[in-house]
Amino acid sequence: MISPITLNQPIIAQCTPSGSGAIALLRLSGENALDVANLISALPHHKKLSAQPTHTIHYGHVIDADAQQIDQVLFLVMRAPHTFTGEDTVEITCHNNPFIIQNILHAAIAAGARLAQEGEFSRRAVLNNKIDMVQAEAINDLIHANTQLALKQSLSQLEGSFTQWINAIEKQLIKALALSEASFEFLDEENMEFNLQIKEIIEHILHKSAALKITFNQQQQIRNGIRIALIGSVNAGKSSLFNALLNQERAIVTNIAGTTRDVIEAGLYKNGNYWTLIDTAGLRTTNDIIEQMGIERSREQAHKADLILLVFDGSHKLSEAENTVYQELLNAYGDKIIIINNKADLPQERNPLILTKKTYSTSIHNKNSIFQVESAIQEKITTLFTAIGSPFLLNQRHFNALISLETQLATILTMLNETPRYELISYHLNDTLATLSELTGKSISEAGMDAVFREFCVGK
Ligand SMILES: Nc1nc2c(ncn2[C@@H]2O[C@H](COP(=O)(O)OP(=O)(O)OP(=O)(O)O)[C@@H](O)[C@H]2O)c(=O)[nH]1
Ligand SMILES: [Mg+2]
Repeated sequence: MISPITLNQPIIAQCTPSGSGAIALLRLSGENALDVANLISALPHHKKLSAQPTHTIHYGHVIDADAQQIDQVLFLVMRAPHTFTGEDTVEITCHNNPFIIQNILHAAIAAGARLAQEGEFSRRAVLNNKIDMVQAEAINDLIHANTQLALKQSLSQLEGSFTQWINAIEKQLIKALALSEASFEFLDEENMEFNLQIKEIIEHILHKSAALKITFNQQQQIRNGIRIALIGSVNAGKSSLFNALLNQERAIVTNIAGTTRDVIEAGLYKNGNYWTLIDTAGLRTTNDIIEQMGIERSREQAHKADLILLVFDGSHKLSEAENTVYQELLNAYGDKIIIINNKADLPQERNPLILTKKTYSTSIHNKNSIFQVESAIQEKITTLFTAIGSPFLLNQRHFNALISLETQLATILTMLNETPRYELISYHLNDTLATLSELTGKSISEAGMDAVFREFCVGK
């Protein structure tokens, strides 16, 4: 936790990642940021940064306490309130050298600033009502988004779409509260049926919350990348296809059935999405204990995957046992399966079960067939994820808050019986409103804030 004494002290941090690159950006923010900036800057014609208009850029040098030049830089002066943090801010663009950056930080600290903690710029932005908690979290998501879709959704979050959702629910809860309070003014005989109206509102909110919660798991997947498992009989060519999609010889390929014994994962970027490919042990009945364990893992992977490439060898007649396994997989995971008829370069056997479904014919020796599998995967990803229907990302904190919201509302529903005690209902409705404000951070506790911002990087 940040001590109250240092709460308003100007803070400084490097915002760009450390490492290679020509220039780096340091941000200095706080009530007295311009005083600190004056002490560490030397501008042509003895100009002072504090005397410059807001949102202007100035060429100059950063200097240390002995007026020694540290680096030639650009200073961007931005005055409150029109800054990210809502405080006076000076951004310094310097050369990206770790010694230069260290020296600038030291000079700023000597002049009265301190190093920013994780997420402290965003935290100040929240405290100064520049953004709400949900938007602050969206900034973090934006930085860490692994896929194009996740990026789009955190951007929309930044524009406040989840906040709007919460605000709409809040309005309805306030209406329910108003109805509950109004009931005190009426006599029992007037029978205004306040309980029925409140019940309707609460059921509506529960419905909306449930719909939103369903999207959570799928959203987590988008965020972490899409898991694509290659599943099928031994020798079908799973590892060959895995290598072809990766464009590298990652998994061992031989003509010995049961070559792959354990799960192998490898990631790649494709069309703005992060794919995690998972090669698995071929499914067959075996007495080999290691192979059995591998097959058990294949089944787990099939379950966990967002997409399954169900691979079979088209040049070989599927046995009774193989047919049963493929049918089981199709029954359990039909929606996320793409069927691959591999070894299409060899003379083909008739496999009636599979032939009734849409299959993609591939051959490891034919690059074009691999491209077709890639576009089939892409198409499937699009249909799976556009079905999510939520324009914004939820994180674990939002999800937990939705659960407490639902629990609280369910309790209120049980109170809306024949003889409702409206003073109790009002009390619980107020509690529920408090849960909602926790979400946007309007009433979030200091500890709650700490927990959220600890996840951030220092420059944000
Ligand atoms: N003709 C032909 N042979 C293929 C094709 N794909 C794979 N093979 C061969 O089939 C054999 C088995 O391939 P793998 O990729 O190891 O098969 P797998 O499904 O990973 O097998 P397990 O790991 O044992 O489950 C190898 O000899 C490959 O060269 C293909 O499209 N055409
Ligand atoms: Mg294999």
